[in-house]
Amino acid sequence: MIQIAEFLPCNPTPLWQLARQAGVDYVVGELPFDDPLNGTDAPWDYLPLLRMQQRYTSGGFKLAVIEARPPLNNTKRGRPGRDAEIATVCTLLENMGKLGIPVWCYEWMTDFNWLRTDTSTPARGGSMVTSYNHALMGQAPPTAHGPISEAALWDNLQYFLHKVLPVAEKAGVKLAMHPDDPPLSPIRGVGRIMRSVENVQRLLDLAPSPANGITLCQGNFTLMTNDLPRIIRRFGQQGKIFFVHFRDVRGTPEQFEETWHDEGQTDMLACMRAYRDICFDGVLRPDHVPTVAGDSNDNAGYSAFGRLYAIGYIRGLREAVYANYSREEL
Ligand SMILES: [Mn+2]
Repeated sequence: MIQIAEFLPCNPTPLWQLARQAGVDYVVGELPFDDPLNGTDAPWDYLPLLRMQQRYTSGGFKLAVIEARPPLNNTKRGRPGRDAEIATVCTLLENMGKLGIPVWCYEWMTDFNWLRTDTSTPARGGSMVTSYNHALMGQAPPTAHGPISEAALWDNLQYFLHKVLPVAEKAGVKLAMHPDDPPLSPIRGVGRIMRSVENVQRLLDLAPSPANGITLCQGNFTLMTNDLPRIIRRFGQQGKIFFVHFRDVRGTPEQFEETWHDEGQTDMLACMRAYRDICFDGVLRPDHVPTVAGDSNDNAGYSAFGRLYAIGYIRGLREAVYANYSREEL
């Protein structure tokens, strides 16, 4: 059965308590970059990861996913230094395996990660969401590293997977590729390949392995299709959905805004039914939420009170869809 998780910093904050109080049992973790005891260890080494896992456990959570990456830009660009970067990923995967952390969420966005042109777009009742308008990007300069083609990104991804997947398989850890956000290419001269259903299928076909799969981030996938539940079934029937980001948007890849979970363009109830029907048994997290009255927009998309609403909404959907399950199982 699907389980609900929250993305929480790797040291305790009041948000940890809010998540527990809202009924969240699983955590999506970061990497322990700021552990004062790291010494000469890196955040992907065994002891820093162990201590992070222990902190989450003490907070009442089971660590289900790590959604943070060692530096990988040389790897994505195919530059010297990539083999050292890939070695850090292998170390991370081996240690996750030892600690029983089953999923690593990564992505193939080069130079910059998720991108918005506005982080305070007015939404329901004066709340704020993030938005993207490609028309505003016409004057945006290329990135410092210069253009890179989609063909090069595919080649470099194949090189990476060839090295990493055998290690992941041996460790018992699954790689869950997050789509590009927004799903457009190029942006600022940088090609973006994880931007269509066909390309995501190409990723899966590129390296057949039980460890090669995806993060079904609904906010991106719903911009690639007009029938997201069908896409969930398509990838789910292949056994390739390892992790879910449950959120919604309104618009097109070129111009969209994020929305409250209950007012976007996607049939969220039908999506939840699709996860049930494919027997998805991993975790889902709310992903981005609106910033609501009384909360800070400093970390747009991740405000605390907005998350509470999202968790409640998701728990309600889950209870409706998994009606044959007992409350204890939920
Ligand atoms: Mn996402």
